[in-house]
Amino acid sequence: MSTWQLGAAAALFGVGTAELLAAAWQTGSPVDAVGKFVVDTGPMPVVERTVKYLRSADKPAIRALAVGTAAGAGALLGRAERSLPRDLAVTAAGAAGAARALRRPGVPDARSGNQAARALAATAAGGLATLLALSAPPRRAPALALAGGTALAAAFRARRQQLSRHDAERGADGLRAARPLPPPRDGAESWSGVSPLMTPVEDFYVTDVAMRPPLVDPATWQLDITGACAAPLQLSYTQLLARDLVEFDAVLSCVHNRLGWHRLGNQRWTGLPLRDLLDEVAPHDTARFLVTRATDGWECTLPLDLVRELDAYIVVGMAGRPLSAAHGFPARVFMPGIYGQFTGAKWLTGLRLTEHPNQDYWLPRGWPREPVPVRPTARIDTPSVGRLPDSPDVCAGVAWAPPHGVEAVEVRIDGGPWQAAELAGELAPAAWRRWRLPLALPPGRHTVQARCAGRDGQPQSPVPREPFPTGASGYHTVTVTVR
Ligand SMILES: Nc1nc2c(c(=O)[nH]1)N[C@H]1C(S)=C(S)[C@@H](COP(=O)(O)O)O[C@H]1N2
Ligand SMILES: [Mo]
Repeated sequence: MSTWQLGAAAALFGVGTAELLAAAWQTGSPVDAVGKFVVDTGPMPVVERTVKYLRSADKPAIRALAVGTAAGAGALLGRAERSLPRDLAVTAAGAAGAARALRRPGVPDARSGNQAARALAATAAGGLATLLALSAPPRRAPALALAGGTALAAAFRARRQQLSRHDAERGADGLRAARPLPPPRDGAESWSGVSPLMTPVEDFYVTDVAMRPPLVDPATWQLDITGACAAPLQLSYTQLLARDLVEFDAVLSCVHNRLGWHRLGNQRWTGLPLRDLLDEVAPHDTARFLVTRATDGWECTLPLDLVRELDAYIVVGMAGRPLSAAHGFPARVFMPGIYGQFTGAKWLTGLRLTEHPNQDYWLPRGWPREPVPVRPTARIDTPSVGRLPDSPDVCAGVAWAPPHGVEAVEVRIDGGPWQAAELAGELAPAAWRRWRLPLALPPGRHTVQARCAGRDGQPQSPVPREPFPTGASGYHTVTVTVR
């Protein structure tokens, strides 16, 4: 006789075993592989709601779902009458599913010879561990569950350490730009309650469809520029860094950034202007697109006209250091003024010139084919929502309208007249600009709204829109109650 508790515990024990072995052998994670399958195949409304409600807890939640599903299947198995052939069949099916997920594109470290073999061995060991645990006496269930949970925690910890080691090693030497910019200052250094001018890298939002960032080895990494061009080019990491690198200041925003959200950041980037590189490879007259491809196979296409019109870069650094793995080490493509999911691939490995449109990652989910420009937007950093003991004496925030720049920011209280806010200095048109306005709110409930106008004459749209398909719009509105 078995019990559902023993079944669930056995499954947890098996998953923990597989995960711990995979981490120790530095190969692909079976749990993350299943998670990646969920990310890639999740229906559009589910994905949008996950982004909206779970925010940056999305990956841990997907991981928990994968582990929970295994435990649930184990519980069902444990509840039914025991039979070895059935236990074998269900366990083998679970392991085969994980193994299949490991072999899908986009799973780091599990697709080439040796590593694939180790990943499959770890998964098979997990299946075997589940089977053995299933024949344990039911009173062993708590101990098995504890062992499984501990193994999982240890595996995830080992992965996190591997990631920080990778970042520490890659980031050890600074990056030298051929023409460095002066230190970033906008004159608002003494303003309180407002976002820092530069978003610290550790606070800079991370968004991608990878369960964890691929850890790319710069010694073997290579950027291939291929396709419809006269002089295809290959660059090693060292060769790329030896080019004339420039620095530029710009905001990077996710198209999922909602009013008041922090799914964007302002930073100083180091990169190679893409225009120069294109001149070098001499695209054929018929070439119309530049497909940017990541090591995990993720693709995003930029129309060549746009690359020539706007500034676009192969970015290798952020805040004066090489990119962290999460932000795309060793290189990414970034075109300021275009939302993140249309701006280019992190973990760049290929640039392909094509005559025909490409089937990009986001296309099947209904996102537009054309790169979507970032909407001019103002965010109120202070006051923030809630009850305030005293009337706040200032309203302040940031506004962005890349690549042309912020012309003006206005604030209105309780639907009254729009008042012009004071603007801090402009680092670059593509960067964000800090703003503030003195406030004097009488006791009671008030709404504070802000809007921004772009220098190209484009005002911030007052129409409330969801992020899908062209970015959120409307005015950021903060409601405060002054006692
Ligand atoms: N390879 C790859 N590049 C990618 C993505 C991805 O999923 N895979 N996501 C894009 C999206 S949606 C955004 S918003 C930005 C986020 O960059 P960040 O994580 O450095 O902030 O990267 C873009 N580049
Ligand atoms: Mo994004």
